[in-house]
Amino acid sequence: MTEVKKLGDAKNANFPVDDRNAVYHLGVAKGELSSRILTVGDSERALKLKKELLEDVEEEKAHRGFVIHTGKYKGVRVSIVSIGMGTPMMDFLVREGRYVVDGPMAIIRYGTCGSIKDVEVGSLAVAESSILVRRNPDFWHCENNKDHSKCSPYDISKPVQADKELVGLLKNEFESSFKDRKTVVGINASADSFYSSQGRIDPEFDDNNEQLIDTIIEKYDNKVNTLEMETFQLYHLATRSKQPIKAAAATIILANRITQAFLDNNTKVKLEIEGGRACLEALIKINLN
Ligand code: R1P
Repeated sequence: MTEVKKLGDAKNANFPVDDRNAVYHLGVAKGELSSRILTVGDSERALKLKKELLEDVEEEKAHRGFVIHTGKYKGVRVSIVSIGMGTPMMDFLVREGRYVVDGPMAIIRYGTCGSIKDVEVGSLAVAESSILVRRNPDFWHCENNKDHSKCSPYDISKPVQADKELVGLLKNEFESSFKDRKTVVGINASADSFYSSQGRIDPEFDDNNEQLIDTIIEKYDNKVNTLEMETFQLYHLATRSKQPIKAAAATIILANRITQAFLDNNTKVKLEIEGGRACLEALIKINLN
């Protein structure tokens, strides 16, 4: 992995950049990131996608856990960016990416997730919208924390929408690429942790999350398909960006939280590549004019 040139002294505490205007965390300057971005959590997934699917690859950029592979897919310049895990990493990508790209952008996330529906592992999901599930630490200071209507251990947000056109493209690409697998389309929930805020039971901690999955299911009439950790922040920032950002997300259903099934590694790798290809097809088809 190539480290980017060491960043120079940062100017501007409000939005730090160095003397070549490279942003503080992604470590890239204008021109070093495409306006069409495929983002994944795992750096190994990004590397596989670059090797299998990109041509005319430019110098790899890596800084503070972000790895950027830019190259051409079917002649169109795209960047595949691995960000690690969680909403803060997505926040860095969208804000700093926005700063170094001029004009409209498209961002697709391709991740893995758990499902809380009756869907087989190895199915695919496209998120039309996403909610956010946050642990509320004040709950543990509430006087009457038995009554969850007054003081809840987890806050569940309202949904934010993906870009409809990009969701349509992703849905078509996934349905045609995976004829023998199911693609579910619906609501995603991004959680602020892998464990407690996704309802995983950990006997070592006081998490008060035994009811959480049922609460999520009931609040949205059994329409939440998937649980992961980044999509909400992508959709939220894309819809609040002053310049256009078209955003959508797809995931491999790796785990079923109801049946406890977990997908085998070989199938996962196959789905990473084929799903990555489907995402890139959608990414180059979306109109950014
Ligand atoms: C947790 O294992 C991680 O996997 C999922 C979650 O959102 C979280 O980032 O996505 P990725 O496979 O893209 O990392």
